[in-house]
Amino acid sequence: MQQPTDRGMNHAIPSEITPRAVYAGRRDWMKRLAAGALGSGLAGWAARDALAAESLAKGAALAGAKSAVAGALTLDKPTPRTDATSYNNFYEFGTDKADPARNAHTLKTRPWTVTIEGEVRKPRVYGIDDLLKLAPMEERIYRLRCVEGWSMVIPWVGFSLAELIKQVEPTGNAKYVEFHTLADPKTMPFVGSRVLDWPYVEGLRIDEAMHPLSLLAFGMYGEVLPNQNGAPVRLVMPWKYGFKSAKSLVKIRFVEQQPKTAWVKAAAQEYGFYSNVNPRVDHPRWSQATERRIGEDGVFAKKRPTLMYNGYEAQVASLYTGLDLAKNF
Ligand SMILES: Nc1nc2c(c(=O)[nH]1)N[C@H]1C(S)=C(S)[C@@H](COP(=O)(O)O)O[C@H]1N2
Ligand SMILES: [Mo]
Repeated sequence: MQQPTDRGMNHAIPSEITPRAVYAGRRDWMKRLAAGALGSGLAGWAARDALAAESLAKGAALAGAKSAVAGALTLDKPTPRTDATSYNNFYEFGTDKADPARNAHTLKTRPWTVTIEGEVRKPRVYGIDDLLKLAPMEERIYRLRCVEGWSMVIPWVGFSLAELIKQVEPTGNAKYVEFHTLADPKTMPFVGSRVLDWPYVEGLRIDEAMHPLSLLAFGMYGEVLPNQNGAPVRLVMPWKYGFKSAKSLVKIRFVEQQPKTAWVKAAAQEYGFYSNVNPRVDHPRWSQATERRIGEDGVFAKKRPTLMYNGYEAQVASLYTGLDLAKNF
């Protein structure tokens, strides 16, 4: 991965106002929908994807009120939706930030299955529409910090990965969880390129995967995920560098050995297995002490300090007690 230049950032200024307003309106709309005051408003939404929509709307109603992770949710201003959906890393569709939004329309998100296998008592293949209904959806506004030095604030819609893990009952041998994402050369133009060893594989320790902040996301900004953001289902790991948040998941495998992840295979000295956000451990080619918040400052972006565990230290630091974070970066 490269540190981005300011090239292409100019779009951040004009896009800031409208999408923010649209987003605020949408949240309000979903609240009213949940309260039953807006029944017919569902029509346009449902036309696009009935099952996902119902589930998302129900879930958003629960957001804030009952979330076990409410204390972790950021009050930072969400990144304009147009930035979060047009400045992406999704190497299967190209390595320029604008490539995914341009190319990912070819991704077919139905039918879609997610296979759960390995060290579990109840292996299973979930159809995406069953997976959507597995637990109530919540809206969670998380910071996303890319290892390249930029960040966003994104309102995701989904539920804790732990909800899924509980269903499949990991065995005592399940020490790690491996995430495989789609690698379809017919619909993904850069699968086959030598940038990475496909499929894009990520991994977590089982206790990290079970942490309530670990999110299986199906939507963002109150809508189903756009293809370029990892439709129809992705991982979101808010205290880790963005590349741990694997997009377009097709397989989750429970294993005994630490998974060989795509980025570790590509450059082990630059991208570690843990990849916890840490301002005190620099990338070999650049500092990780600061970051630029996309959409916030435009071309004259001021750097802001990067927070330990991306600001989720109170929630996650205990996972790493006694671990040398400089060695286990
Ligand atoms: N399958 C897949 N998942 C991926 C990537 C990728 O190239 N392929 N890029 C990662 C990186 S580097 C980041 S920063 C985030 C970006 O997520 P976003 O585009 O939704 O902001 O997705 C991560 N997930
Ligand atoms: Mo990233």
